[in-house]
Amino acid sequence: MSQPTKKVLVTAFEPFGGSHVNPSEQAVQLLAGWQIPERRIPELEISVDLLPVAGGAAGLRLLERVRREAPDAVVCLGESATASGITLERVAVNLRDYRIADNSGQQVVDQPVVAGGPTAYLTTLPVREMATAITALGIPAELSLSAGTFLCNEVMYTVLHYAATEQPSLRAGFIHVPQLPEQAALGGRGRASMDRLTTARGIAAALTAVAAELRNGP
Ligand code: PCA
Repeated sequence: MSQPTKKVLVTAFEPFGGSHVNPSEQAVQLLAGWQIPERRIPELEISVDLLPVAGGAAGLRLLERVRREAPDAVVCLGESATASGITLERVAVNLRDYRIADNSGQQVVDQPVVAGGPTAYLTTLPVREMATAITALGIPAELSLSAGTFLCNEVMYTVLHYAATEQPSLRAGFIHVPQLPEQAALGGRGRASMDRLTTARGIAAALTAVAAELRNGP
């Protein structure tokens, strides 16, 4: 008997901080284009979106899409210059404290994501199983306790707050991906990197674990 289809929304970010590329955008393009075998998860309908690196606007766009599509899970992706593997975020904090200006030129300091909201939310994605699925392909993955205080944390907190207050069945979380080799090459010695195909395969493997959770979930 075939499984009922579940919907997953996967988002990436546009380039930021003076870079012309964002590895999350490239990974999502590969996922959307069916170029990788690991993406063939029959019971999962995957849709993708690209978010602006702009405070407030990124979360608004994401929630508008979530309200319209009513996915079962949201997996947001972004770039981290310090990630050495695919990094599954466990915690989103209610803090915006940008270390650089966003793409609209604003640099927010010491502000909450949601005024009066809880201090933090834990991811509702099965991050341990996702990490296991990624490493089973021979691709490095790790769990992380902080998505930072820039746009990646902001959208993670925003979607988890939406889920907590409006759609408790929604699973959501964030994955940081390493820079592309061409970005790391500019960053100097000791910078980790991952090519876009490897990153996309790792994300597809992570989505397999999300699909299993949705299948077996409450
Ligand atoms: N990474 C940034 C924002 C956009 C992105 O891809 C972050 O880690 O917050």
